[in-house]
Amino acid sequence: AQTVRLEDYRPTAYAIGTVDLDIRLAPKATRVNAKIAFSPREGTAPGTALELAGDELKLVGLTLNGAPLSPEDYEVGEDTLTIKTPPEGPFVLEIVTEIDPDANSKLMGLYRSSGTYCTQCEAEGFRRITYFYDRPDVLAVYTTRIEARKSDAPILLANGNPVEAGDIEGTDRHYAVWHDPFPKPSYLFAMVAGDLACVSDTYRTLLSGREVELRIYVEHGNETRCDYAMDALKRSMRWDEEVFGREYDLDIFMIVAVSDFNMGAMENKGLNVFNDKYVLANPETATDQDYAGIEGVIAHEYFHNWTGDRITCRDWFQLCLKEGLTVFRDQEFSSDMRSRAVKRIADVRLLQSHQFPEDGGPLAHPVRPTLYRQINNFYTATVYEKGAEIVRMLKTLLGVEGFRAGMDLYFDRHDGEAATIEDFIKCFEDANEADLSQFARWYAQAGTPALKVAEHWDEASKSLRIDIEQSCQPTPGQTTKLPFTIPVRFGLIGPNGADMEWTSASGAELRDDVIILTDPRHSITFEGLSSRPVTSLLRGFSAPVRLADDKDRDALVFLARHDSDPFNRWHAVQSLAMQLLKRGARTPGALATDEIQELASLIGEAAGDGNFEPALRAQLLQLPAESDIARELGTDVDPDAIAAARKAVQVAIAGHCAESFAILYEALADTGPYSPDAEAAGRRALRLTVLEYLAWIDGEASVRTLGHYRTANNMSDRLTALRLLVHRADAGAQEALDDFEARFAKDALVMDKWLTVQATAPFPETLARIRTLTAHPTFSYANPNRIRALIGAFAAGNQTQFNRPDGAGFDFVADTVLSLDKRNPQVAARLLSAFRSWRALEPGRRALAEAALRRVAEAGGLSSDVQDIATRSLQ
Ligand code: HT7
Ligand code: ZN
Repeated sequence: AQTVRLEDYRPTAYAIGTVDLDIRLAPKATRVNAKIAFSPREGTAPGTALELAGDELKLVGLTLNGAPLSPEDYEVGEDTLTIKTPPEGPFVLEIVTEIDPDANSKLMGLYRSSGTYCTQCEAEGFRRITYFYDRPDVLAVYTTRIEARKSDAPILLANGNPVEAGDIEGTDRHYAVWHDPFPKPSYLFAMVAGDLACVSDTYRTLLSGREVELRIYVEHGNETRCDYAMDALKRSMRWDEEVFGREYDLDIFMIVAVSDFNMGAMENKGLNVFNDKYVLANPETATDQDYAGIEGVIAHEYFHNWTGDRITCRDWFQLCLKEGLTVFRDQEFSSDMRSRAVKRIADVRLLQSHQFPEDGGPLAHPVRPTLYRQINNFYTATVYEKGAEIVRMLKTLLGVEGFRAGMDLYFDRHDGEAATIEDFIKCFEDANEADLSQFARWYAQAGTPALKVAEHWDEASKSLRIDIEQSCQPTPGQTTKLPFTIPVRFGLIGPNGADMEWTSASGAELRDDVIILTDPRHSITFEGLSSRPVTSLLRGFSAPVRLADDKDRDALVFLARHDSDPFNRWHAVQSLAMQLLKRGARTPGALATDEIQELASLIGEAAGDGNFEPALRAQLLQLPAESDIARELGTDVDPDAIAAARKAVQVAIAGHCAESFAILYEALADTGPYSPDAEAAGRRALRLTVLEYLAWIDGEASVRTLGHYRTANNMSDRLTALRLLVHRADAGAQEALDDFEARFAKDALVMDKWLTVQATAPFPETLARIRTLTAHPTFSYANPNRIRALIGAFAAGNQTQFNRPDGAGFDFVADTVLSLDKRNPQVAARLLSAFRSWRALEPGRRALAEAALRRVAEAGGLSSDVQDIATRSLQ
């Protein structure tokens, strides 16, 4: 594939007014008739060639203004259709293509999932349906007619509002026509046809009182598993009206759940298509995490209606314009629905575990990249999660009202347009009379900035000077960086644990409790303090940076006990644990008992602290993950040493807190009926975290864990107990695995959990087990969820076994990538990105990982997706 560069952006020669699609469905030969109304854009020279994109299409017919085109008037390339000399003025091109949905294993374009026809057009899938200007800046009004055999596909859906439907006389076929009045780019086109069950409801908008029909389509038998998704949808619709003033705009909003889907879900206008994992839930099958995921993804896709659909992206370099902003919006929604503090911790954990390694490795790229070879590889944690952090910082800098004013202006000014990051930033500048040119560097410069902090207390003048130096490591293609604008929310905590006042501050701009860093170095002096405070910096993780403030243990313990900011309390406990774990991983046996005891005491206190909600206590109790420790070590990583150190600390904490944890475990037992709400989920999370500690000291045959499994009345309890039994090779492990399989054998989504538990078991036998499981009836290389559950979970979630010292883990994943690439390049490329931190490994493993990567890179005949990741990973 060719390199695409932001600087080369040019509008198309022609605009499209309307698109009339007539899709006649058949499993192996679907006919698509596309009638497209073109008109030259201003400045287009008469006769300028029209070049459309296509991919794996069979061209069956071509007419221009109703007359067939002769072969010398057009040219069909491998992935283009060129009309050499279109007429002057507007014209209608009618293209007939034939496609094979059954053979579409890439799951891009029009394909069949368990017999249901569905589409996935983002980013470049529409060109697999017809020849088109398949780019986000060409907006058109679509009318879609779908025709199919009634018995195969009684349900026929497309974007917009329904217009007409009926039978085709004398045949077993029927049709439906849908019209979407809102101009949209081709990537938001969708159609679905199949034999689906429908769950419906209504929503009355708050702003103008319009009634909107809501429908969720699922496979027959799954109707009872849609309640939570429907409720989340209604709450999302209300929230967007209340918080952003955004009302839904069509008469109907539909969600279709399919079982074969490359990503989580897709925001097609009025017809969202979802991976069924993010729709289906009931207490027996879904964990609390699944419920939270469903709520978040339903909201995310719904919020795209305004941030993505009504205002879309000019080009794919602007992907963060819709994705970063929409992730921010869904994070805010979940914070309002659940605990804000707990949600913030979860979001930062995700950022640090997924985005920080990306930003620190060979795949680092700016939130708005400037070049790509395969756009599918840029649906990354950087674009999504760091993109959301940038929007969050905007809000921190401008305040609640300034942020809302900027958003309102953005919606007013750009509704119906394909916009850029510059357009977005300009709205905030104009609404706030602010200069955000330095702030905009967050979009352009890759890498995680580091803040080095040193504090100087002057007892005589009772003043505190905080020196803060910012830096950012080089990233591919960017050797030097300019300083960022960094909002640092902070507090100064006095000896009594309360935030202190000061009389004056100098050295940087301060807005309320936020220091705004703009220079490479700032010395900020606070005068008029009554005594030396303990600083609490980066409260709420106010910027996506690494903070090196070298706090000593006493200061961290103090913050863990007293900080009024719950995020920084959590962070203080994590920092204490991380210091210990890093030392333990580097030098086995170097763990000092008094330090572990200190950490254990803190954790024990947090567990029983009734001032905090249980969900927050559960977070405070959790040690950094093995991958977090590896990231913090940065070089010469030995995953076995990390796992051993982490286990030693866990066991020590469990021993220290055994009595209180056992009491807490009993006290938190749920007696009432199951509820997925945040309160109940928080209690379960705390109880399960405590159970995890207790399982270490209960010995090999943990009666408590097995009992927990046997008596579970919901999936959170059942799955955690199963994982604990299997990951400790407990005597009850096989019983639980067999029981789980017997209960859920027919439910592939639930069996994914069973696969993941086994794939992430930290034992040398795991790899052989995974090979065996690839032949299990539940597994299929054709289904992305199955691949992610078994092989993706192994590569991303099993630190010791993927990184086996003999390289067998690397080889297995490399082999899988090579064979999967022929079937589904997008999923294969994502799997390969598990190698992204290979350079941080100790020399033996590093050489083996590099060899596996090279084998992939040099294999020949690769897709552009896998070739791109392999090449960049090695750079
Ligand atoms: N906007 C959606 C992205 C997406 C996607 C991209 C490439 C290939 C398949 C895909 N399925 C969905 C999802 C979202 O962020 O909302
Ligand atoms: Zn999105």
